Amino acid sequence: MKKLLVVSSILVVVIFAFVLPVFTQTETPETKVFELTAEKYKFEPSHITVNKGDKVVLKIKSKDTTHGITVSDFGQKRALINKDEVTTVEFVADKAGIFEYRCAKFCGWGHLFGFEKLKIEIKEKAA
Ligand SMILES: [Cu+2]
Repeated sequence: MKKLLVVSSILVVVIFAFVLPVFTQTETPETKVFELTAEKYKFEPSHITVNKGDKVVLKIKSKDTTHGITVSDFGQKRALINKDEVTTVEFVADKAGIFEYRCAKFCGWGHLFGFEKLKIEIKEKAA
């Protein structure tokens, strides 16, 4: 009887310590904040990575002139990025993939031909 009690106690401890966390581990979505700068003709950093489900907050400042961004894949309208002001764009990364955005406001000839795209990489959560 005593043996049974010891074994079942160990079993309970094992279940609470190792089995339950696996089932309750839902990798809660995080809010990821990025501070970016826009300038002729790029965003810096030009590649950011988040997990699917995360809330993404982009705080973008322009170093030179007015730029813009339209995060259209996530239902965002064009946001203008004025010099020395912080423009905040928020969205939920509800699908995985690599999404690329260029400047959405004419800012010089490089705007048309040479603007380095901002890559937003959204990773599927680890299974
Ligand atoms: Cu531009």
